[in-house]
Amino acid sequence: MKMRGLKSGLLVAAGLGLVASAWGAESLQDVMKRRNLSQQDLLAASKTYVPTGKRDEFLAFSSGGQSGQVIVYGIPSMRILKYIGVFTPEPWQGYGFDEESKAVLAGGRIDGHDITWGDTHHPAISETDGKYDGQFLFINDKANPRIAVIDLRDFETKQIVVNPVFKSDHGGAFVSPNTDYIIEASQYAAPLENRKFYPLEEFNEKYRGGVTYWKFDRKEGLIDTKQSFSIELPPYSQDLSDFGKGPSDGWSFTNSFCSERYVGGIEKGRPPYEAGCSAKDTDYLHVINWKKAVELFKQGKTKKINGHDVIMMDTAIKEGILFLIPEAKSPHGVDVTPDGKYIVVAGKLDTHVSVFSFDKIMAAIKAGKFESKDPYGIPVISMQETLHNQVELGLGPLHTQFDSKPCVAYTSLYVDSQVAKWNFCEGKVLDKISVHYNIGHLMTMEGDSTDPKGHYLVALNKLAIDRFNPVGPLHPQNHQLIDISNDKMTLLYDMPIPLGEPHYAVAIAADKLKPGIRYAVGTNSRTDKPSPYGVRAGEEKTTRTGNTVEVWGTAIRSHYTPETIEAEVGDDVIIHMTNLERAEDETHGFTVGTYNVHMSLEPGKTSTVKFKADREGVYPYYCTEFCSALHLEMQGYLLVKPKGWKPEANTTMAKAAYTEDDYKKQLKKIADTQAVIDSVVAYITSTNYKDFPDVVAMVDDAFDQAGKIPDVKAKHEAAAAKKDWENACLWAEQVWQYQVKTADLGLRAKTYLEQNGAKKIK
Ligand code: RUQ
Ligand code: CUA
Repeated sequence: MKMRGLKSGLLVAAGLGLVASAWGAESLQDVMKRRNLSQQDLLAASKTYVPTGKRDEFLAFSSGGQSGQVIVYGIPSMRILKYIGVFTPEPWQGYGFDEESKAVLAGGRIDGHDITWGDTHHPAISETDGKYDGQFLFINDKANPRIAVIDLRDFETKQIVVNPVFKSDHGGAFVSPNTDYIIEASQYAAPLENRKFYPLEEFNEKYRGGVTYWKFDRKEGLIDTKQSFSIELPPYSQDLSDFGKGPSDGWSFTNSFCSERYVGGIEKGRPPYEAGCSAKDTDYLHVINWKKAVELFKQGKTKKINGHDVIMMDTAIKEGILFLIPEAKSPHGVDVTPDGKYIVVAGKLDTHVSVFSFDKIMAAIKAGKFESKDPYGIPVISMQETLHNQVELGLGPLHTQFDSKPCVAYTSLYVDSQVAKWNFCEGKVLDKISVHYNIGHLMTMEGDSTDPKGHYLVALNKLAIDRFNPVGPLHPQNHQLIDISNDKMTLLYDMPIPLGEPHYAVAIAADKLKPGIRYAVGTNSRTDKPSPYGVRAGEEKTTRTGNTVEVWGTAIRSHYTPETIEAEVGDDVIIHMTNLERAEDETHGFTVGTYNVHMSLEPGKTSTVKFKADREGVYPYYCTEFCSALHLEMQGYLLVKPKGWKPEANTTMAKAAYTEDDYKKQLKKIADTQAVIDSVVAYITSTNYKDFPDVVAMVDDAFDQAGKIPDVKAKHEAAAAKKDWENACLWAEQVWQYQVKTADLGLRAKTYLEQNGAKKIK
């Protein structure tokens, strides 16, 4: 019995040993077996896996749906890189919690009200000659008709403009081939006047749709609202839009649904919207000569509505810039082909996509050949005469994107939960793949530009159902990555999106983006101008004017200047902070507890927080980014005193006891650290480090830190001479703090040089 027990014990031990060593060196086959992976899975993994330290080929900018944000992720890894605060406050970036970003959000106020969310739908990357140039990103808010401008040099939102005449939008943002205009089409018709009621009985007469052409000033990086205008359109629920390109440059296309102009009334026993809005067989594609519209606007052929220039429908008709073409009912996407020759319209309730020929449209317009007029007198061009072809793809076609291969397009099939690959020149289906589930938009790489890049397609699915671990009744969205480099499409990856329903996304070759890593010291990042509140080291100050305490402070590893801010109850407190760092990724945060303020101070940035110190008390402020070994010590106190408070006489600061021995230990520590610094400096200066701007920045920062040492050294030596061991120890400690920061930067610079092939020069 005893024997057996011992023997089986040994066997178990041996067995465990075997398993353990197998774990130590698992083969690919072992892993496949253990995780139940197929060859197919492995292939997909190897196409999407981005090894540590490597980067993605493409960057996707996805609408964040109801979050009002933009989501940035890499393709093919599908790793999320950033959420950009756009229409909604975003605390990490201080967006909506510092004054500079509050000013951006304030641009999106409507009727004097803050709107702290957005229903983002369509992001657009700026283009030059119809190709993505990677400079700016635009996105619309459907619920509160607005457009935002994001600068891709720092991925920050710079501007929000409110549509002056619409009450909702959908067909934006899309850019003209040189980004001189951004289109925004309304969605649900309403009176163009603001704060004006008309009964639904007057829908046909008083309710209107429209398109706005926002003028973009590339030099300023801002929309110029004064140079922007709209065109009044019938109340047809204008939907998606696209600009022409190449031969069709100068024209824009906007489709519509519910051209029945039905207004529902289920509560009054009337058939609901969905019945009345899909009764007819066709809706209208709006064809607009926007270049000519710009001229009309410049000639003043507009009417001011809410202070905004609107080209009225009669003018548009008379001047011959507005036409309609019937399109299969309840269409959704309208997408111009990369060559600019065709316009692809997908009809949700039709199994076909319709490919319209721009040449044929122009021929009809030139010949003045119209089949009828709509109730508002807009000329209607024949559908049959302008169609290039109609292709049966499947149920619920929505949106189309293009391949790098000529004539190849991809269309989402919402009802079928599929993507169809097809040839729009010849009108034939090439391949189909199932997605999970109910795809809305789809996106190929630079797939709505004149120069699509192929490789990958992302299906933006509306439902995830069973694809991910359950997290309650509200499911994440599912973006699926599909390989389109071969004849047959293959599904590679499911990516949960946990931040709202992204309608559309755009993806750009990563090497076209050149974001900065630091600002010039003292920059207001939201205006890209020097902040009047930026200060350099040594210029920090705190002032009191009346009831306002104003601080011009700085942040650098690992302290703020100042470390105490004193106010009285009822004071207005304004704190400006400048991050003096130059090193990459050395961001500091700043918050004052319970005052609902926060800033993110990337290297060089100046931000401001403002609040009323309305409660007596002691409020710690601290750095919210783990920036250095002494990050937790990056702190201070806002002291809010009762009005007229005076300190009692003879109070001294709390202190600890220090001895000469403590001071000697400090000196030893300083000497040891100096040896490390010296060796690092010797290494760096022996290389061509000046060829590496990132290293030069780190070296500059390091010298900044080291440069503070002599001053502080004099202080500890003077204190030691007076046998004031407390001050001697604390100032010596401060010398060591500067040394640590110097060494930290130096070591980072050294690692960088080693990893980036620096050469020995001495
Ligand atoms: S939407 S799923 Cu573009 Cu707003 Cu089509
Ligand atoms: Cu600065 Cu943490």
